[in-house]
Amino acid sequence: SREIIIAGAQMGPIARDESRASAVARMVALLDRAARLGAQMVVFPELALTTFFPRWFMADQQEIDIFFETAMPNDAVAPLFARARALGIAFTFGFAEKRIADGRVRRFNTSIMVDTAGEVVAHYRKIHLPGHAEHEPWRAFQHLEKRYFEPGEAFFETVPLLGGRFSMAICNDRRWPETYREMALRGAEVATIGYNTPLHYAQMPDHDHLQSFHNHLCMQAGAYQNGMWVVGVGKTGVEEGCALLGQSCIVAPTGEIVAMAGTVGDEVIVAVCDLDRCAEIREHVFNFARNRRPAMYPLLSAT
Ligand code: CDT
Repeated sequence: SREIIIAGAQMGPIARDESRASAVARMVALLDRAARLGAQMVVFPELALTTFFPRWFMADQQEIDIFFETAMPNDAVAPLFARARALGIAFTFGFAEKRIADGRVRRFNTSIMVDTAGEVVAHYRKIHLPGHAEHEPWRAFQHLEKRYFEPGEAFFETVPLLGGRFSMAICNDRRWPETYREMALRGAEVATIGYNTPLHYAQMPDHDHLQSFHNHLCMQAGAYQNGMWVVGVGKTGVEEGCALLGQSCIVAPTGEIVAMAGTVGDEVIVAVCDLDRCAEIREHVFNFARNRRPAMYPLLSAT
């Protein structure tokens, strides 16, 4: 078996005026707790350094840019990198990234994978950006990811780490079956997924009570149908008046939830993840090479 201990470091709300230093101090405390539990990899949420700012319409780019990082790592996250390096723990977290690429300023909803030596070994830029691009005052709160970010253009990279293969996704990506299938076809054994999911869905409020169900439904299905571990970690609790879903969890390749958060605050969950268990599914019921019929799904690649 190839057992590794993975932790999910769920975070409670981050206030709009909470400093990066404060958020990072909370992350270091979670990392220490995870280390005491034997974790070798710690998964933090989407946009872990700030409040979930797409809930507000802002016209002033300077005001928006307060929430973005222009370098990673930077001074603010240095304590997290230093502690993780000292402990020999790999980690991943999400942040708003502002970078120059193709000769222009570009902004992404990004996560990074950091190895046990404290080196950034991969970036993932969110592909499925939910929400809307224009101010919609009828909503109780905005979801302006389509305004503040560009969609990522790189595929779901698979990163060798801790003797396994990891791949990152971010929040809304977890609702799409293509995310897990693409990762699995690329050999990923663990999907790490940070999220910020409001309990209230403005366009379908009748579905509000289903948020928790849908969260687990898609991650459990993604894990099982692709024979991979899925680690879903939320920023949770009531953040600036907006209630966010908790129930961060670690899902085995069988689709079973093997660890789940029981609070909506800063909390560590851990599981011993045997990466060899991926084969239980991939060599049998979802043996892609043997049983999958790509020629019969032409629309999947054409549209
Ligand atoms: N952060 C993020 O992607 N949240 C979305 C909210 C629903 S779409 C308005 C999600 O899929 O959880």
